Amino acid sequence: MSDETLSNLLREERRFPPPAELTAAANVTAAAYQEAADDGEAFWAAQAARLDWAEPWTRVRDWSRAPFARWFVGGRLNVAYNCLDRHVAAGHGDRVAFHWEGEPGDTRTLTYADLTDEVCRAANALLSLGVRASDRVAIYMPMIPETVVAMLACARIGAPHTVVFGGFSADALRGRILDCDARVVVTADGGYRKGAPSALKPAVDEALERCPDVRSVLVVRRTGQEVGWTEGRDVWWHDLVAGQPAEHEPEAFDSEHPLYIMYTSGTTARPKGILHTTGGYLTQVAWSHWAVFDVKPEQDVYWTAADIGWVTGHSYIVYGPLANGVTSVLYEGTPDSPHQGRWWEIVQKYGVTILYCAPTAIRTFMKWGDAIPGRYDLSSLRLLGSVGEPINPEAWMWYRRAIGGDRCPVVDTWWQTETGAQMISPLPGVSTCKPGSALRPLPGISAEVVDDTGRPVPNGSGGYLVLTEPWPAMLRTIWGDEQRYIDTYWSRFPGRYFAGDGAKKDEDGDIWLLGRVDDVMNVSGHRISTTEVESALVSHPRVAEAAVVGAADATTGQGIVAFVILRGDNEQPADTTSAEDLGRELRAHVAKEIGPIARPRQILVVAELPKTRSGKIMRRLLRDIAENRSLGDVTTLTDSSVMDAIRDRLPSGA
Ligand code: 6R9
Repeated sequence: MSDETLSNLLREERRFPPPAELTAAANVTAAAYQEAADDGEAFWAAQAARLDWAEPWTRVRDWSRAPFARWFVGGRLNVAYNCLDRHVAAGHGDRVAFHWEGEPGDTRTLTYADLTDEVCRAANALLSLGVRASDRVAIYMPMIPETVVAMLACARIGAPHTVVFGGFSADALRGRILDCDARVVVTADGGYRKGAPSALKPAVDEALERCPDVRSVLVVRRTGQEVGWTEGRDVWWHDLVAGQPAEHEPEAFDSEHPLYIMYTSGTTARPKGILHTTGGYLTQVAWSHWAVFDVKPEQDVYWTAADIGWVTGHSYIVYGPLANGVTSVLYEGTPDSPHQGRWWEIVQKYGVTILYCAPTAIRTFMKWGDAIPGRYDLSSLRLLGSVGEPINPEAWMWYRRAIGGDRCPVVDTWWQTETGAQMISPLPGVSTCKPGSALRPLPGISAEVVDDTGRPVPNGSGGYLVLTEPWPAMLRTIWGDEQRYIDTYWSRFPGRYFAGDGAKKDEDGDIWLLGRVDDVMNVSGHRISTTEVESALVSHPRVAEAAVVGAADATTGQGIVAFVILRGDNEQPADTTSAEDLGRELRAHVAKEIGPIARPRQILVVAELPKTRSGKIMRRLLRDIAENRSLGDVTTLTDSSVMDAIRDRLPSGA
């Protein structure tokens, strides 16, 4: 990205220092940055020591076969033991691990002791199905406690899991099962979504028509809906698991033993199976959860409002919070079932103190209006987090004010499936936050923004985000494809990890993420990030959410096409004239905020945008629409009807 990149985001001047009470009691102080800078290996060794190791490591990190890293070499540990048994042994068996809230309003409370028993039973059940250490298990589930149980049962016996988001299609599921050669699938009849049971088992049956090696399917009964049944292959969870003993001796695995594979879609090619291993992953996930959310296991009620099928769910619903012995909320459903205040009702009911979610959710709540959260008591909240996309300054401000009562710090955490854990983020007791900036690499992490030739850019300029040192939770490879691992991440800037994101450093050297580099548009030779134009649109009082794409344009190379969702439910423009007026107003607004070069060619008002499981807008599909093409691969879309709805709204001929 060149210096001519427009600098709208860097004009943001609001500042929010950490609240004094938080700083006074913070888990991590400013000294951590210096300690880590002085001796990175000693820093990470100290964090690894927060876990229980069956055998100590002999070496903190081994980078001699770069880019293939090993961390805590020779150490042995069991992840499930660290997430469960050790808390029970320390006398915290009665502490709630999860307040689970089903979408229809049914609830379950699982203490650490309950969860330990369940996981032991499930581990014994998997063993009875012939699963052994290193065998892969696919998990295709709704957001219910058994999903967590299944993951930890796999971890306990050393069988890497691959969780496939329940919203993905049979095709997507089949592709993943085949790629990692899973022989056992854990699923459910269905789950509740948007007020109705939504089936999962039929997609498994369809996927398995062409997965001849899958021998067992373990099925949780959640909704009670009718399911097809293959005798000899399908087993009910309640038949098999309930009858197992609640004792299981955990085996310690090598620090580099595979823990899980998480598939992440690239822009075009087949999904990449990101491999995470045991010791380094758990160390960094546990430490970052403790540092960035400042969790106090005795007091906090922590809630990552995200799907377990996204890496955020793996690291910050399951492994991080449980490794830290924290009480969490787990919610099955959608934010508007049965009403648009559901999340706030949950915060009030359980006294949630820390909330972590995605900008897409925040912008949706903005669209629904302040009155809805205003009806609930949100005073228990003390810290808010954001993840998944650049958070527009206006959405950040709204989150802080309407949800955080102007008192809670907002930590914007940048990381990826590949990084395994948070990498760039404020520390709530230390950092002065800037709306829209993830600020700096966490202690122990080294990042840089570089230009095309790999040279660090000066403050005030933009470029590509790279990570310059290996980190404990880093992916170890792409499953079954070492060459692709090297090519994708380590070849663009040799010796450094290429994240695929554009970023800027402001005058203080703080980092502002600009979205994927493939989301950079080129308009008449000017490189403009979609994030900047989207943020300008969202700063207009009528706009709740915006997605911007560059569509081929005969004169300018690319033209900016913006899809916008308006704030408030009944605010769609009534007729064509008002739609035209609004379009004109928004185009002028962007021109004023950023510059005339960024004025969108076209503004389309829509009701919903196509999103992935993590709430990332699938700009590729919008580009197809903007350029009048038939739609490409939609297997990772959460709701494919959204695309039809957008088409229906388009002015004829668009
Ligand atoms: C955790 C997660 C990774 C991509 C990443 C970037 C975007 C995530 C962000 C952010 C700006 C943040 N991203 N967090 N961009 N600010 N705080 O989202 O993993 O699904 O693999 O996506 O998400 O583009 O490269 P994953």
